[in-house]
Amino acid sequence: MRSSNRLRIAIQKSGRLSDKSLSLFAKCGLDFDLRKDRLLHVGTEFPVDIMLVRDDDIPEYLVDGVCDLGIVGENVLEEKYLSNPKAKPEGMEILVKLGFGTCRLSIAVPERFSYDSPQSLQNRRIATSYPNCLKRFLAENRVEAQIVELNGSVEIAPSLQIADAVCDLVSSGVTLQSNGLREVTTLFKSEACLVRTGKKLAPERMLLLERLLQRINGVLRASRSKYVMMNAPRSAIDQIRKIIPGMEEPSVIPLGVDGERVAIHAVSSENVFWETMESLKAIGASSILVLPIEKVIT
Ligand code: PRT
Ligand code: ZN
Repeated sequence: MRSSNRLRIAIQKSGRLSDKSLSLFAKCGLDFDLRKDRLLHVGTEFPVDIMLVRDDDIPEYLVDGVCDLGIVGENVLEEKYLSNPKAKPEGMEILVKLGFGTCRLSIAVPERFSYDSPQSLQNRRIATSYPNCLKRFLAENRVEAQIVELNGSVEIAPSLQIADAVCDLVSSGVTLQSNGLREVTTLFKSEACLVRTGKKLAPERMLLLERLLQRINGVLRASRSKYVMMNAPRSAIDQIRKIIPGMEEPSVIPLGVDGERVAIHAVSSENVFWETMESLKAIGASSILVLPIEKVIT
């Protein structure tokens, strides 16, 4: 029996989501006694333990309640529950999208393939590791095509002449490009997300989950936000408000005796680019500083 005073989260053992998941937890103040060849790793700073597993197994662990939470790409959930929507238990849901592991599931064709619309795929062979997602896309577009199911290296299928097109995950697009393929349409976008089990959580675990979510949301909000400081003419405050994206109510501190110039400190909920800083300078702001924010609780 596991203790109801601890939460258990499954994350990918080794792959694209592993380091980012651990780094998110580190920013949330969680640390683990990571031991080689162990499945379960005990949290040392916060009563949360992690299981390091293959990403494809995470939905199953959530269904069985072996873990309370999991970090997995939306693409994995889409593919799994499209094959059997009934397998997705009530209450199992995405709690928060984490902003990493971003990719898209796309159709790509060789350069010479003339593609106008999904109908161009009629009677063609399409290689994929996402047969359910592809099946749905073809049905939605009333296209009949042959699905060639592969577990990996989907991008080489056209050059091996076992497929005419591919349906695969893309992030930078380099893999497609280096295989002479061109992305023609996107089925959906995906990112890593924190998913909860559909099983009922004991009240102690619910409290831990709420604390963890507050920390995760704080880290995510902080990573998107910037702290902006500048000196500017008092008369420019309204213009500055319009220029800085997502600026919250600024603190305005008079400078000197006449208060003509003021120091402005504000949190912007979005990134502040060079162009924005140049616009601020153009209306008389000086000493403009944009600082990262580490943690936020509102
Ligand atoms: O061993 P395990 O089963 O745990 O790992 P895995 O090999 O199944 O997964 P992994 O580590 O490759 O990916 C884990 C998750 O990362 C995926 O489920 C997605 O949610 C996410 N992700 C983000 C990606 C990509 N970007 C991605 N580019 N997963 C795979 N790719 C592959 C893609 O299939 C293609 O082969 O990378 C290639 C394309 O990359 P670009 O950058 O050249 O476009
Ligand atoms: Zn996998």
